[in-house]
Amino acid sequence: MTSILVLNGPNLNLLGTRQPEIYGSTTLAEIEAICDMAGAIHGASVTCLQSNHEGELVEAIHAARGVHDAIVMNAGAYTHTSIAIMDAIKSTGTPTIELHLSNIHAREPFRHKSYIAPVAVGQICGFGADGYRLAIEAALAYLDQMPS
Ligand code: CA2
Repeated sequence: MTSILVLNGPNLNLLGTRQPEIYGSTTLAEIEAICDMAGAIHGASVTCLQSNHEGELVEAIHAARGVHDAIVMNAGAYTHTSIAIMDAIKSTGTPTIELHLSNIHAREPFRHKSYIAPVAVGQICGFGADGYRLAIEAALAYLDQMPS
C-alpha cells in the first residue's frame, strides 16, 4: 500500500483558532481527517505529524526513508529559513510536495523565498485547507508515473 507522510511545522497546531482571514477556519485535526480521507479514496495510507521543533521535523524526514513513499510538507515559517530541512529532504531523497495554505508569493517578500522549493517535486499554495487534498493527489499521481 502506498504510504504518504504529512508533515506540518511550527504554529500549525493553532489552525482554526487565530488569523482565519489568512489561514482559514479549518483546524489541524480537521485537516488531518481530510488527508486520511484523500488517501483512503485512492487506497493509500496517510500518517500525519505536527511539530514546532525544527530538529523533530528533520528526524521525521530521516525516519520516512523506506517507510513512506512520499512526503507532503507544510514547513510553516521554517520554509523561509531552514537549510536543515532542505538538506534532510535532499539527502534522504523521499519525493516531497511543498504545501502552504496561503499564497506565499502574494504575501510579504520574506515569504517569497522557500528553501524547500528547490528540493521538492513541486509546490502547492493558496488553496487553503483544500491544498492538502490537492497535495496528496499530486503525490500519488507523481508516484504513479515514476518508473518502478
Ligand atoms: O501558508 C502557509 O501554510 C504557511 O506555511 C503558514 C506559516 C507561514 O509562516 C508561512 O509563511 C506560510 C505560518 C503558520 C502559522 O499558523 C497559524 C495558524 C493559526 C494562527 C496563527 C498561526
